[in-house]
Amino acid sequence: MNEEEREEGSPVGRRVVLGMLGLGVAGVAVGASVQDRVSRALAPVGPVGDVLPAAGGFRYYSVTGSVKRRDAATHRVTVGGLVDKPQAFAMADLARLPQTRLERDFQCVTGWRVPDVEWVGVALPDLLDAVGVSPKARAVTFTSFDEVYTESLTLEQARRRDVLVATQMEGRPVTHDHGGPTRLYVAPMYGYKSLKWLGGINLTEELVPGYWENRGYDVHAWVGRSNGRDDAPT
Ligand SMILES: Nc1nc2c(c(=O)[nH]1)N[C@H]1C(S)=C(S)[C@@H](COP(=O)(O)O)O[C@H]1N2
Ligand SMILES: [Mo]
Repeated sequence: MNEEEREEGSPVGRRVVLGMLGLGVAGVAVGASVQDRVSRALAPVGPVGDVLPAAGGFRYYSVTGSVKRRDAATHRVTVGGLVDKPQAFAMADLARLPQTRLERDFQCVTGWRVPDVEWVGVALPDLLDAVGVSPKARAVTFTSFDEVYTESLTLEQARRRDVLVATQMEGRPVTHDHGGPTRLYVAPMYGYKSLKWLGGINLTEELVPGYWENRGYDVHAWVGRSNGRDDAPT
């Protein structure tokens, strides 16, 4: 895991979730060690825009205990729903589409941030053009092969060129821990939109809120302008 810190089951920070539920920490059966780790992880959080001083880097997040690895050779991303030509994209198919490179900060809603992360992949609008979006479609749902996590975007958001089906991170294939072989990367939004272990993309009429959105987080997760952070000091 190297510099990464495992925080299984604490995807956006337990304290934030507890706060939202109005529960005290004592009211939840959480092992002391887990609690300590989370507190430490959250301790350096400053106003939005601060860079974490800690050895930093990504924290590993998964709402499920362990996720079955997918071999890049057999992995497919299926695109279906309200499209003209549903298709299961192999890595080689994705590689044949135009490649987009982005270098952006990665920011979790709890406050940790990794500056200047390089991503390469297929911009979602290019993938959508490849299958042809039906005029009825208004939103996009993303499913993870962890079989639990989901995310969604409006069609307008999904057509942004800074939203990727990422296949590379920091110059290498996206690792399993970071959601490889394919992960969603939504540059302008908080990390929870960037669904890991992307297996399915579905065009829908209505927007279906994702995993954390069903637990109180904003569907439109613009960095600095959502989740009660609109008035955050700069
Ligand atoms: N499938 C899945 N995707 C996920 C999550 C998750 O728990 N499961 N956590 C999200 C959150 S809250 C963040 S901040 C980032 C963390 O990415 P990392 O684990 O690569 O650091 O992944 C996002 N995507
Ligand atoms: Mo997060």
